[in-house]
Amino acid sequence: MKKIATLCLLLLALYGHAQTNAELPPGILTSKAVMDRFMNLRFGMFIHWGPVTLRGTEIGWSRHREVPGADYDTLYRQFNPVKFNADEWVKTASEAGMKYLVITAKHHDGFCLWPSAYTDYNIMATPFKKDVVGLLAKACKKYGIQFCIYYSVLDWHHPEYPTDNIYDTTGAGIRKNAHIEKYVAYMKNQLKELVSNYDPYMLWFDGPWESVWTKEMALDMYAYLKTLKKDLIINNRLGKAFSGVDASGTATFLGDYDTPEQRIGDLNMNMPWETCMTICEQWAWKPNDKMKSLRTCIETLAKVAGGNGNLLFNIGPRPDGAIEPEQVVRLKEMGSWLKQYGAAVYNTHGGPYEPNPAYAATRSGNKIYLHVFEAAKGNLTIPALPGVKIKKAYLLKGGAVKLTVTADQLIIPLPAVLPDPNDTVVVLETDKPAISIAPIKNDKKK
Ligand code: H79
Repeated sequence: MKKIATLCLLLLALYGHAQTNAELPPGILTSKAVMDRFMNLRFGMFIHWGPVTLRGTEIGWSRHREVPGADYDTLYRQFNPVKFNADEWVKTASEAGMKYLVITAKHHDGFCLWPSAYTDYNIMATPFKKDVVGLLAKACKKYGIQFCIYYSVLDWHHPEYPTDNIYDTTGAGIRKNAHIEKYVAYMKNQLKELVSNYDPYMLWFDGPWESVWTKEMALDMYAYLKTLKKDLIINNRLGKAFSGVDASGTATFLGDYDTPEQRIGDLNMNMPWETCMTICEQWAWKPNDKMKSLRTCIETLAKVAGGNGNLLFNIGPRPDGAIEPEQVVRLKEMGSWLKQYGAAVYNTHGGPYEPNPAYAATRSGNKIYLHVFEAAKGNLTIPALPGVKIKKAYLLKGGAVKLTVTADQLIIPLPAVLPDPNDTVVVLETDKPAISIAPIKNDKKK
């Protein structure tokens, strides 16, 4: 299923015409300084949530598939998540060591988690009647977490959006009398409402691939959003070809950063990127969803940082508003690891070594942090750093490491049982800024 989803995204990314930031009016693209600050955050919380949790199926995609449309579209009438507590959610993110948070204000199913003036299909029409987006924005401010909003370009529920049902092959899934221009006006109204009311740090778009949404609309929308807030960060899923880099590693999409989904991005020192990945298997809550082990969670974070990316880690809270307790525990465990090893994650760059099954590397100042996952026979053997002298080697947690340097290898002896079973961090102090070292390719898969 994961492979199918990745393939789908790849095909969707290739669909439509390529477009790049070069087509934007001069001076409006988000600055490198703003993006550098975003990339220093490294770890964020993604939250997929809405009335569909009452059925436990996937948000958006299950409409007209596992859940008949008439049922899906009326679930909001019973949506009453009495255990929702914005402070608890954001505290959980903070305790996990997460520095930003993205909420699905509107997913493909069109339901709005805030009291929008432009549709009644919103949280005020539920028995709950509380502004989920607003309460989260407020709690994020309290905890010093950057607040961000997910907004789907496509909207299979809106009467002016031309697609209702992607699974129907008879033509009945198309709204023949819909007007995309009216829908685009609705989007602009809602996005202005969201930006003015909640002051998001970043907007996470999704679903730009249907042919009714054109590259001209995407360009116009990017420019419009930047008039609302100059430094607003916008991901690359507003434009048509929403992924890719050219041979020099430069972005071939419209937007501020790339968004590999459910996979760890490749090492890239030129283009900002963020992996979005689920802590379980489904984006939205499902009963007994299978959760990743702590080892996988930490290794994923280290490999993402090692590739110079951010990790946007997704949870799907329950229909009653609580986060599954076992997920809260897992997130806290990640936070405890980060309390010890945060220096090797936040405010670092990835590289110079490409992440691989045995280790990943991050760097800052005159330090390279090796994140070790396996040390065969008590040794980690890695390619030498050409032209670099290693002045000191030690475990980040404490304890010297007796490094052997050969012409082409660094041999790092480690205890038979690694001091940290999830990720043991070894620090190499270099005689020059670590960022000056060119990336070292690794033929093994991540
Ligand atoms: O919000 C999450 C997903 O709902 C959304 N992006 C993340 C962040 C997403 N949009 N598109 N995709 C994911 C690609 C999805 C492809 C598939 Fe399928 C969904 C493969 C299997 C289910 C579409 C529906 C193709 C076959 C069935």
